[in-house]
Amino acid sequence: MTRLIIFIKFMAMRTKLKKTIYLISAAALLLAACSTEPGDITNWLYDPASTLAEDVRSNFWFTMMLIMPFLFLAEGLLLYAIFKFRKQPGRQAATFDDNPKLEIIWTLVPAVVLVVVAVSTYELIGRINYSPESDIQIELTAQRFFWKYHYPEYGITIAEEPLVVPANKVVTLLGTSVDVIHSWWLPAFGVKKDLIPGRITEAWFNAREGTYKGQCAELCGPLHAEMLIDVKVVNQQEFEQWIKSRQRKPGAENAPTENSAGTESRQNKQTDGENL
Ligand SMILES: [Cu+2]
Repeated sequence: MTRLIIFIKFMAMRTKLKKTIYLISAAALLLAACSTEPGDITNWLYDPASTLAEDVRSNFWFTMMLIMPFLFLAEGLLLYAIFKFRKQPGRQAATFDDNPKLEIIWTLVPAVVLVVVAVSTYELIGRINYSPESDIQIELTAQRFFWKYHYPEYGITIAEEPLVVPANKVVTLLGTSVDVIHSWWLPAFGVKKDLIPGRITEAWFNAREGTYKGQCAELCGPLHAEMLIDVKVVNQQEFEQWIKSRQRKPGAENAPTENSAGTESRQNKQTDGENL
């Protein structure tokens, strides 16, 4: 009997707990939705920050505009048929089995639309993959679990700190990895590029001023979720000042170190960076 009471009490507590958990989750979701601001990872669709991201967004809406009428038409016809032709006492079923004209139309029209979507998307993929003439080149090296940026023109190397680039300039990233595959993902720029050991991949963007966030998008190990990306896009003057301040620092070439293993791997990486 006591066991039963304990069980009932436990169940009652659980129901209460469930309710509380639901409430807390709902509040957290609401808060998360409210706290989205420019520069957040989730905002690529409504607030693109680079010309490329704008193109990606336009292509998305262009595709939506072409395909949504088919969704509404098909679902509308389905609902119409369900109610109009539903089984009723005494109703005779229709006996026709095909309509070639209609079938040709509903095959050809979507096919043409698919070709249009494919052409516009392939064209966009081409623009994503091949950068226009770049104003500044940055060598990007990924390593578990941080990013290293090398500015060959200025002889500056930084790691575990925000990437600083000038606004409205074509920035080309030449990226590689020293261990496993990582992916440099910055939604606001429309950039998501895999960094592969032994290979150099290229990405580019032309962004407006602001602070942006991204993160590694390829599961790369236990601290993958902490492989965050920060990018500061500043005006030309601020950028030059930043370059000067960096060049003055004697230790600028050396990335921060936490332990000897890190230092060693970073030294290897340094050589790798030089080979880019
Ligand atoms: Cu990673």
